[in-house]
Amino acid sequence: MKFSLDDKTKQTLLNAKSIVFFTGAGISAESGIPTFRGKDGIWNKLKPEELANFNAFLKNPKLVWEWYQHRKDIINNCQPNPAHKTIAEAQNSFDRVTVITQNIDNLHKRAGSKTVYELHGNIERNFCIKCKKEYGDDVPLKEGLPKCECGGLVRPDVVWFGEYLPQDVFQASEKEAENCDVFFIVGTTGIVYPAASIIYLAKNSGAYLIEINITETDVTSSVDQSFFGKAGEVLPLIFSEI
Ligand code: BJW
Ligand code: ZN
Repeated sequence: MKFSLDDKTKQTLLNAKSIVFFTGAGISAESGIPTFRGKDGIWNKLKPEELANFNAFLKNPKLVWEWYQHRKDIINNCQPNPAHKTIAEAQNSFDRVTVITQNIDNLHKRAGSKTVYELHGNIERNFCIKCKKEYGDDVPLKEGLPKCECGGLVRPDVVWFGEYLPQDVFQASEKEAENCDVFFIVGTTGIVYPAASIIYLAKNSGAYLIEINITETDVTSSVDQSFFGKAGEVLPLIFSEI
């Protein structure tokens, strides 16, 4: 792949103290985890509104659980790719490195990133919709469904449409976006809110925005620098130059 870092981007990165990586499903695509939208997206086959919302879960918990179990199986057999690893390694070169991810796959932490804000939850956690008791993967099954000891249905600890993002995580993410020097946007459409609002907060706070995606997105016209290519190829190339 032909690649070069322009002087402005290079100097900005060399002078940067605090860096944020805002990531989406595309960063895990090269690990073998299907994205949501686009050509190979899981949502070409399954409608999001039928699965990723609370009413759908109440109506058909078995179907929603099948979907999450299927994704869990995929994730458990995947490894962090060079993009996750490059981000984790950046911790050795900058004063402050923060990952703000919309992904629920845990791959940033598995790659070694220490400060990871998970805006949409984590597939490894579950909780009871009745008493809020938290569970890991050890949820007892009753009639084929994960049920709490109180009898309530247990659901994945992820954020579905129409649900609030975890406020402490969101606020901490906003603070990092406001105070960083460089803000990377990696493998996301940038269409899902309020997560995407963090991109514009970083921009309005003066951060230098760098996007990495295989295609143009809603965000492209707002960034300082775009790299069109796979995250697992582009990120290592960028950081090998600085
Ligand atoms: C590569 C690559 C490679 C591929 N290298 N790149 C109208 C306007 C504004 C907002 C709304 C609205 N109508 C409704 C809303 C609100 C709604 C929303 O944003 N909807 C929009 C879609 C229109 N938001 C919500 O409901 C949120 N909550 C909320 O607003 O609360 C307030 C409220 C409360 C009560 C009542 C009413 C309001 C919650 C949003 C939760 C989103 N949840 C999901 C599921 C999480 C759990 C799970 O995983 O199962 O989060 S949806 C899904 O989308 C998931 C993702 O994190 C999120 C973003 O997806 P992402 O990362 O962009 O992935 P893709 O697949 O779409 O794109 C992949 C990208 O990678 C592409 O760009 C590729 O090109 C690229 N790529 N391979 C680099 N190798
Ligand atoms: Zn319970």
